[in-house]
Amino acid sequence: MQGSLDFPPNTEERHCLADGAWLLKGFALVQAEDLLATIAEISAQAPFRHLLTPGGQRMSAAMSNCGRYGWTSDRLGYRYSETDPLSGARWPAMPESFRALAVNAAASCGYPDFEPEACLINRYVTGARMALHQDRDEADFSAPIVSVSLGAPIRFLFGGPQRGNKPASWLLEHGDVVVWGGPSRLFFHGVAPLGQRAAHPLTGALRYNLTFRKVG
Ligand code: MD3
Ligand code: FE
Repeated sequence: MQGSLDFPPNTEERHCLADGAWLLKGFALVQAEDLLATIAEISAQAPFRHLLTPGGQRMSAAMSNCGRYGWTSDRLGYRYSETDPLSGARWPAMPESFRALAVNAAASCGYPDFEPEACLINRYVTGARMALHQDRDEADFSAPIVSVSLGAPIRFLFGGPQRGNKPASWLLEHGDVVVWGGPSRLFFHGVAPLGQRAAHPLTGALRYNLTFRKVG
């Protein structure tokens, strides 16, 4: 029956999280299995690894990248690199399916010219978290960041322009997409530890997050 097809995805559930930031519930749901299969291919080329912060702490989320640039970190600092420090090779190309998803999500939130150059892939196991931080290693803060959540649900913590702003908490579930632009682009954010019972049929106790960024 034509009217009951779940494509295009139903994005009527759209929440404004802050000025310029939109949560699109289930926007990536129809392609979630494809995205997970493609993550497996990418991570066969550029394996997930636990980066060190400049302070020497091992990050609890494991990371990989695809696209022209990848985000990386070590004792020398945070930066984008055109090559994977583990192999010296270029990062795997950004799949067209990834790029189209990010561009479509950004356009639907009023960012028609988004050109993602990097896709950071985070993988969380039970207890993994990400402390409050700003994303400011990119040269151009006028471009939004698009994030895609896959697998186990997690509590996303969304603060404000200052570290001390008390963060609001939002649940990010399998298939959710968030577009962060405008003033929210530089807001502090993080995720609470992945819960002991958090799981999804496609990933078990794992959660993946894709973040699409314009670097230059
Ligand atoms: C708000 N990742 O990779 S995604 C990150 O769930 C990161 O893996 C988290 O923060 C994760 O840097 C959160 C949501 C997110 C991503 C980028 C943002 C929120 C943002 C940039 C600016 C403001
Ligand atoms: Fe971030």
